[in-house]
Parts: sequence; structure tokens; C-alpha cells
Amino acid sequence: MAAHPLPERGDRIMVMGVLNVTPDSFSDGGRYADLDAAVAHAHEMVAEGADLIDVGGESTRPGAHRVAADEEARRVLPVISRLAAEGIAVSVDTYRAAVAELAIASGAQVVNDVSGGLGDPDMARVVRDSGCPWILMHWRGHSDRMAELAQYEDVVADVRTELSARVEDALKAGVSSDQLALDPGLGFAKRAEHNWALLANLDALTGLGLPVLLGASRKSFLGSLLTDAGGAVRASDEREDATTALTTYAALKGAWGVRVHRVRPSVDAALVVGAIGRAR
Ligand code: PMM
Repeated sequence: MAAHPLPERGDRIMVMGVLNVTPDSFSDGGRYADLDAAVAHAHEMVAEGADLIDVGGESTRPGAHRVAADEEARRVLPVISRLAAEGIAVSVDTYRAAVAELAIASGAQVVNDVSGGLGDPDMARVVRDSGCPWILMHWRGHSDRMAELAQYEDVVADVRTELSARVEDALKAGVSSDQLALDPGLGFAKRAEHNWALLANLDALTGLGLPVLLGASRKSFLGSLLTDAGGAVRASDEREDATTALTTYAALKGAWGVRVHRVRPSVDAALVVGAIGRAR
């Protein structure tokens, strides 16, 4: 099938709304496990301007339990089928080729792969055969090993080199460069200082010439920045303003899009940066 690139808009960067259909995701876990509730939440995000709904069935939160592929499919496929039938653009957040293949058959238009292709050797074939866009996130291993894998010589250079290798592998497997996008994988085998360094040097990734997605929404490096007077880490649903600040930054730095839990503030921020850019 012919490759089709990631969608873009002329007025602002893209905003991907997170729809975790898992009982244990760290920020919205359990709330959208029920099909109707999940679909209703997707509608809310679309009404607020989401361009893409990212449906995931396995939490990637540090220390989260992995689920079997059939359980992951059982969680995501009904939601994807319903949303796709209603004309809503969907990405599937999975590193499993079998789940991605079923999701694409159910109407998913994008594969959001937190393993950058490392999690399943068959993913490149599925992506190549479908022609759909493939977001390659920087990843070093599953959640249970993330802390020990957060060792870098130079985090910016290392992430750039490792993501470039993922791109090479994809191209060798016959995937078209038009299909690819990159993501630094904030919080995945990265301590707070690694995330800040990657953000400060985002040009190192955008300079690779592929669309870049940032997933900073509500992550713990924001919680530890925003400690209150007593030193307590800010709760995940109170990290929205910081998330919006990073959407503004992503838009200014030329990212393709952001992956967020609350859509409207990021859409607003993206529109503001877009309007300033057009007035130049
Ligand atoms: N983060 C999470 C899940 N999927 N996908 C991409 N491309 N980038 C990310 O940063 C990313 C992701 C984990 O966050 P969640 O548990 O809040 O969904």
C-alpha cells in the first residue's frame, strides 16, 4: 500500500488526545475502561480540538504490569472501531505488531509505538504493508527496567543516535521515510534532568528532518518541578498549566505535535503560537 504521511494543519501544531483504556494508567487509569465512557471522552476531546485520539490498552507508567496481547486488543479494538466509524482519526498506542495490525484493520490511521520498533520485530512489516504513519519513540526497555536503563553519556546525543538507528532499521525494512515521526520519549528511562536536557536541545531531534511529537503531559518531572511549599510533589491532574507551557514551547520549537490528556489548553496554546507565526 502507498505510504501516507502524518496529517498536518496550516494554523497550528497537531494535538493528540490521550485515551488510555487501561485499569492502571498513572493519570487517568480506570476512568475510561468502559466502552461508552471511553467513546464519550474521545468526543469531548474532539470537541475541544483534538486532531487525533491516541488509544492505548497497556499502561507504560514506570512499574506498570504488562498485559497479554489478546487482553490489550480486547481493550482497544472496540473503542477504535467505534471512533473510526464516526470519522474520528485514531492512533493506536502499542508496541505489539499483532495489536497494531488489528487496530489498523479496525480503522486506526497511525501507529504510536513507544518502543520505536524494538518491542516487536514484526512491527516494521505491519507498518510497511499498511502504509500508515509510525511514531518511533525513544525507548530502552519495558517499564520494569526503566530506572536502571536511565544511564547516558550525553542524553541528547545518545537519544538522537538511538532514534536514528530506529529510522535506519525502519527504512531497511521497506518503510518509507514519509511514514515516520520521532518522539524523545520523555520519562521513558529518563530522569528529570534528562527530560529537561532533551527539551532544551529539541533542535537535535527536529534537525533529523522528521516530524517530532512530544509527550510531556502530566509527567512526573513536571510534578517534581512544581513542589508546593511543604515540598510535596504536585499531583498529576494539577500539572496542566506546566503541560500547556510545554505545548507552547513545542510549537515555538517546530514540533509536529503534542500528546496531552487535557486538549483545550494545548489547542489554545498551539493556536496562539500559530497566529504569531503567521503575523511575522
Ligand atoms: N507517553 C506515554 C504513553 N505513550 N506515546 C508517545 N508517542 N510519547 C509519549 O511520551 C508517551 C506515549 C505515557 O504516558 P500516559 O501513561 O500518561 O499515557
